[in-house]
Amino acid sequence: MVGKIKAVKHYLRRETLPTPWCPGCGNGTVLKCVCDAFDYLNLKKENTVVVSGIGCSGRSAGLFDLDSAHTAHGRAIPFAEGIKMANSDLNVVVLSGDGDLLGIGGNHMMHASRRNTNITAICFSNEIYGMTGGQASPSTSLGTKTITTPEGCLDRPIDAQAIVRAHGGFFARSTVYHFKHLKASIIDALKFDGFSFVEAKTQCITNNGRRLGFKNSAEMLNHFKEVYKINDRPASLRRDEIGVINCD
Ligand SMILES: Cc1ncc(C[n+]2csc(CCOP(=O)(O)OP(=O)(O)O)c2C)c(N)n1
Ligand SMILES: [Mg+2]
Repeated sequence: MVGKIKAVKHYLRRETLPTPWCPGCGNGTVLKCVCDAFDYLNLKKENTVVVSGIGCSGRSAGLFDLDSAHTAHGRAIPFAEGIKMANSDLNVVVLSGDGDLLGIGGNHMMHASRRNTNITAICFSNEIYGMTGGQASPSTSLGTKTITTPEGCLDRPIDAQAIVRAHGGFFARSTVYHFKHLKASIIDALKFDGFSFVEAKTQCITNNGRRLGFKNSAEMLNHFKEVYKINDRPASLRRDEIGVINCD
C-alpha cells in the first residue's frame, strides 16, 4: 500500500490533473475512492486495466497510469470482457456513466451479468447524459425535469440491481457523500469472483442540479445525505437505500 493520500498520485497520471470535470462535479470523489480501493487491495498497476466508454465519466480511463482504453459509446463492458477472456489474471475495471452502461450499453451489461464475467463495473450515476448537456438518462427518476423531459420524466428508471440480482452477481449502491461507504463498496466489488456492479451516485451541478433548483454542489451532496440511508444487511435495496448485495 502506498497510503491514502498517495494512492491518487500512484494510480493516476499526474500530468492529466486536474481532471477535465466541471467545478463541483462529484466524479473526482468516485475516482479517488477507486484509487483508494485499488491501494487497499494493493492492486499492481501492471496487472490492472481500466476501461471507459464515452461521456464525462468516460474520461476516467485516460487519467490512469496503467493500461487503459477509452472505447466507443456503450462498448466498455464488452471491451473489458474481451480483455478478461484474453488474460484472466488481470484485474479488469470499467469506469463509465449511467447513459453509457445502462442506456446504449445496457444490453452488454445485461449479458455480462448473465455470463458472470469476472470484471467490476463502476457506474458514475449522475442521472443524466452529462457530457451532451443534460438529457434524460436511463437513471433519471420518474417526474424529474431535464432538457429532454421539460414536463418531468415519464419513464421509470432502470433497475440495475434487479438485473444483477437476477443472475447472482454483486451489486452495490453508494454516493459520493458517503465516500467511505463508496470506497468499501468498491473494495468488496473488486474482491468478488464474478460480475460486480457498483452504482455510484454522483452530482452534476452544471447540467442537472442547476435545473433542479440546487444552488451549488454542496446542496446536492446534502440531498444525497438526506435521501440515502445505509442498509447494512440488505436482501435487496430500496431506491432510497445504499448498501452491498452479494447475491451468491
Ligand atoms: C454512438 C454515439 N451516440 C451518441 C453519442 C453522444 N454522446 C456522447 S456522451 C453521451 C452520454 C453520456 O452519458 P453518461 O454515460 O451518463 O455519461 P456522463 O457524461 O453523464 O458522465 C452521448 C449520448 C456518442 N458519442 N456516440
Ligand atoms: Mg450520466
